[in-house]
Amino acid sequence: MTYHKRVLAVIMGGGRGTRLHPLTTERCKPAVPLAGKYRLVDIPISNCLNSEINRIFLLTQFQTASLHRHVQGTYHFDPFGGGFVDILAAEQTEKGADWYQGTADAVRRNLMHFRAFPHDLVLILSGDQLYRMDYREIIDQHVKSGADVTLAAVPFAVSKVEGLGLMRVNDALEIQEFAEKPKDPAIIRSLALSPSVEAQLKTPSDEPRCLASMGIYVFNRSALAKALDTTMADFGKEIIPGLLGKMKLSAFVFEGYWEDIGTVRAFFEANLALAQPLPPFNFFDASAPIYTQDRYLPASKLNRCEIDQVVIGDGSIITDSSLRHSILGIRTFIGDGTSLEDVIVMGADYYESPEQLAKNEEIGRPHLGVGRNCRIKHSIIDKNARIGDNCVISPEGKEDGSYLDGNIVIRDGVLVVPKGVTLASGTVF
Ligand code: ADQ
Ligand code: ADP
Repeated sequence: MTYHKRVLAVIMGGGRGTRLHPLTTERCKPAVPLAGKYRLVDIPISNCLNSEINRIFLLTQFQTASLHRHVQGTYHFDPFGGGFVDILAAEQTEKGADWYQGTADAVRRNLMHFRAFPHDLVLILSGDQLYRMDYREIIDQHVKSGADVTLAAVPFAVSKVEGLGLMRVNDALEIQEFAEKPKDPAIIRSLALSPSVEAQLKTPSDEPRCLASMGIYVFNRSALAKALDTTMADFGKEIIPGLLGKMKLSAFVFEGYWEDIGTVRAFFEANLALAQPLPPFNFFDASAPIYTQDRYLPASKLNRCEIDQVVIGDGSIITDSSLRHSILGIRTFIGDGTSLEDVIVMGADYYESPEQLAKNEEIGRPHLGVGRNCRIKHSIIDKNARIGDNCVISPEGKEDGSYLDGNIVIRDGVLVVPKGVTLASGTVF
């Protein structure tokens, strides 16, 4: 099978992204930095490229310059291979500045762009998940089974399926029933795997399990056109349940690590998990690398530090600090005597010149990065933030909300210092 020529990939780059605010206040979801040096969108794009799929559309609500720069600066294709990553933003569609109404609406409004490229299959992917998958496996199963649509699905214990689409399958993995994010425990239990399907799985479980949709779909080209020939806005809520009984829907079971990182809490935890001794997601797997922009930054420099379970991005300088269970992004500066615990510092987009540093001193503005003698816990410091000396910040004992004129936001119990914010020396929060 020639995947390059037969498959188009469509990455859903995010709706309004409100669950990731304030990380998505100024940038679109695909551009959110991940794991010190990547961006969210690098995950599905790398999975595609490692699966011989090189024609990729990225649907997003607004086209920030940063996403463009990142995609353009990272994904170069040889002119004979026909590969591309094309960003299709909502504002560019015929309906003017309208937002896409939902995932299906976003795909429908871009069908005309897909038609221009020969293909038999469309692979629809989410842009906010951390996992490594060889899409050739789901495609092969899809073709072999003769399904019109195949949904990737993860077996999850019934206590962990909140907020996910659930399906009931027969022994041949054909979908018999689909419920989008059911809340009623009786419905969830009724969708639990039968003993014969359970017996087909590689990993054992003490608790009954359901098959949860990963929001990843393989559609036959004609099935997609037919499915979208309606006014339905969403795949999970409407399209998939509406196709039951009309088309052949199958499940592809995925038993690897998979994390949806669409909320601040999930984003925080999935990132910090990478700092564990043996992380659940392996960025070191050379057989299926995750690609990102090559920035030609110098290797990081550390002076007299105490460090445990920390991931450090290139081009950073850290002095006399104590760092625990944290992720530091590219170009991070940390001053003497500072301690960080459970912190994601996204780093900076640029270095300050000697003139800028002198100017900072003159006007009493902190330099980019984290100053001296700070204590920071359980926080995300977005890019280009300036945290002065002697700052103590932690979300402990505080409610979710916006504080200090929006310079500190607590979301899902995680403290966030938004992009470009300055916290004056001596800030205690
Ligand atoms: P959700 O992720 O909650 O559930 P949805 O909000 O439709 O569903 O988002 C799916 C993906 O599309 C996400 O990556 C999202 O960012 C993106 N997206 C949403 N609206 C978009 C828009 N208007 N334009 C572009 N992109 C958009 C889905 C399924 C569930 C399944 C979970 C697994 O509906 O059945 O269990 O994914 O995460
Ligand atoms: P984000 O990660 O928030 O999406 P962007 O990608 O929009 O950020 O910004 C990154 C780019 O902006 C970098 O290429 C960097 O060169 C440039 N940049 C941003 N601010 C400055 C600045 N003050 N001085 C120099 N370059 C800057």
